[in-house]
Amino acid sequence: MMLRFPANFLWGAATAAYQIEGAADEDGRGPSIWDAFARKPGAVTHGDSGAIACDHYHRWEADLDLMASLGLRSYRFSVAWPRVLPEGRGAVNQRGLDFYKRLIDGLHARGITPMATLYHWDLPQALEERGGWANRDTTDAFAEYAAVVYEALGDEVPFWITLNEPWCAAYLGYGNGKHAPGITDGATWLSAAHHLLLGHGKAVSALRAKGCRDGLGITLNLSAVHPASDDPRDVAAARRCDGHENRLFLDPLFRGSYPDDVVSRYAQVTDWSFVRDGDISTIAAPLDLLGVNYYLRHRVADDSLDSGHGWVLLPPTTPRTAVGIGTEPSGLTEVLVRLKNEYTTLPLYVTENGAAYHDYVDPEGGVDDVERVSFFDSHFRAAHAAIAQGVELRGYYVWSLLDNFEWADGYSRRYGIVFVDFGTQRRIPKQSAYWYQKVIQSNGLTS
Ligand code: IFM
Repeated sequence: MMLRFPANFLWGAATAAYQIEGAADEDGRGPSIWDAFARKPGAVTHGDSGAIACDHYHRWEADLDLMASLGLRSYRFSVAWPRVLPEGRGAVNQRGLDFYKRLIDGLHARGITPMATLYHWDLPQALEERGGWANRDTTDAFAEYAAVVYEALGDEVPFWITLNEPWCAAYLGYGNGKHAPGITDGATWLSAAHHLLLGHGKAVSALRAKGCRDGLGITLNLSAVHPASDDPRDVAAARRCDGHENRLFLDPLFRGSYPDDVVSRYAQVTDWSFVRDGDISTIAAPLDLLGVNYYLRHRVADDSLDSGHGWVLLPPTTPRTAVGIGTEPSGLTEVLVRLKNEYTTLPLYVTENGAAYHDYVDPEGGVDDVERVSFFDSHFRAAHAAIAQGVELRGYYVWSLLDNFEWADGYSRRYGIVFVDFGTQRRIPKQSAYWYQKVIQSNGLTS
């Protein structure tokens, strides 16, 4: 008995430029906010950086062979803005574009469909020095960059994602400062969030003007959010958390306004004057697909200690990954069904889902990541349950193809289905990679 996925379901794996490419100073690449942030003492575990990472910039052909050997139907990668426009705006670095051209040609040669993300957090440092995403000018810079990339590569890439996880770029980057550029400010992150969305909207219109008729979308990290109890204080706290993580992005994109409760909640810190006439209609420009990155199902309680955040996330009750997150596949079904019922009937793609575990090479030379196999098995089933409820889910990209630079956690967290020995750059497919290969071959799971 097989649990089958729809015909032509896009089984893939995802990565991001700064997390795997390395070659930070090569072929004219300019510095990004992550190069600068990684140099700040204490910002990244062990002082790690993406300067070498998986050395994918030099090993891309072998990595593509690996993808082909696993039978991947699609590969989601991101384009590094500072490789293409080292100063963020202005002079185009052809060598940067050529790298992605080679990569995309290599994917096609192996029958793997490319999905390109334009922004996965590596803002050119030159733009950060002018205020980064807190500066409205960055929205125009992003649209210019998007147009340059699409002009060069658009014909060969059927799927374009403008932004990856704008909540992370805004809140972790400009709110709690755990990510680059490391700013901690209760109001700045809201203007960054708005400018990210506005940049997305302007990029959509730039790509449409260049002839992009299909396959264009944005990727949001969306969480399932539950009150810890029926107590109205917990219910209200869960709604605040949902507003902060999910609705702040979904509502302007799909309902044409910021949610009233979110606007009034943050009125204490901002007058929202960065939202100008016409912005919301730019943000709400029609899309062809929505990407969903799913990692979290929260249980939310009222913040009785009044720590200032407005809610408390209770510890998981399910088996935890190496980063302490609970394993909550049902949350994926919830998120996907909620999107269909409350926001959009656009085709959906799980553009990321995965887990870090304490993987190691055993004496036989293999990496027996049984936890990850079980993690993906349960999440694929959860995705299938959403499809059974009428969700038009068209693809699923595991995070990640390779162990890589996990941002502030450096190389201490392994998310790959392929183990990377960073010292030698040897790749060792984990058990989960071989298991995934069979899922792809059979387009389903044994029920
Ligand atoms: O590694 C990240 C990725 O860059 C964005 N989504 C979550 C992943 C795991 O933390």
